Amino acid sequence: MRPLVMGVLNVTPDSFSDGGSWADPDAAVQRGRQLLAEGADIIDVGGESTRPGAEPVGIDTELARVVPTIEALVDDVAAAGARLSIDTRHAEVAREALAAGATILNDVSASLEHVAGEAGAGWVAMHMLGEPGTMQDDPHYDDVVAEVRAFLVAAEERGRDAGADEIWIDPGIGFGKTFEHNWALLGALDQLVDTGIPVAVGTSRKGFLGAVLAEADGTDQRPGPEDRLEGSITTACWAATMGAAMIRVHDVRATVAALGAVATLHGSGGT
Ligand code: PMM
Repeated sequence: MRPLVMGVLNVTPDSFSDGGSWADPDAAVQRGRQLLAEGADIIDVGGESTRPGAEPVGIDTELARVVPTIEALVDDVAAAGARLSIDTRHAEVAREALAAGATILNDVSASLEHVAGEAGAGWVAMHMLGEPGTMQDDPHYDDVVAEVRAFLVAAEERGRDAGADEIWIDPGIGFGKTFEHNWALLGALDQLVDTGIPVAVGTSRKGFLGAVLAEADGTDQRPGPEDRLEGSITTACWAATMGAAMIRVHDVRATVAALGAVATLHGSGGT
């Protein structure tokens, strides 16, 4: 079986990866339908960019972006047998989005377990060092894999105590991590899988892929976010092979196809 594919729907003017493309609610709904048609299992709606250096947008703005989008997509998502998640750091936004029809709280702050527990929603607890505004200012770990793992194991326990019974843990690639930290975490993803807690991972279009792709093609020109497909797909397939349960991506069609091939390989007795 392939991992679940979570398709990114950023209703924001300033996300690093697709900023502005779906900021208008009508465009966002069309994009959501497209992600469903391409095979997304989950549509992840976000109304606040968490790119490095991003400024907080304010709760009202975030609510005005995500709630109408979720309401407009609920029926299509149900018809497709898929689910909606809300990508937020704010309890009020999470509550309203879950009331509007989202059933998963994608929590990049790993601090909203009570909201997920009270709503009976799934909870994705992601690791981040610091805040989006400053997280890339020289992040430091003594042992990035051990520290992120310990943080996520503790988060899962908090989630259970808060009544959440569907929990994923996510190493938070790019969130308070250097290039080396990101690759170390991806390389050791099996150590997160070994916890027995379902692992979610998001590498799609992120900056650490740009550097590797530039080296690979010998130009030393870093491709922009929308030209990092090869790295996004390769790392999604790697994560699937390591045992990840959910992959968060922008390019749903290509990822679903690639993960299908990986699942076929695993089923063929090759591993
Ligand atoms: N990355 C982004 C946003 N939300 N949520 C989870 N669980 N994991 C991630 O890696 C993650 C996330 C980065 O921003 P983008 O929406 O512009 O890709």
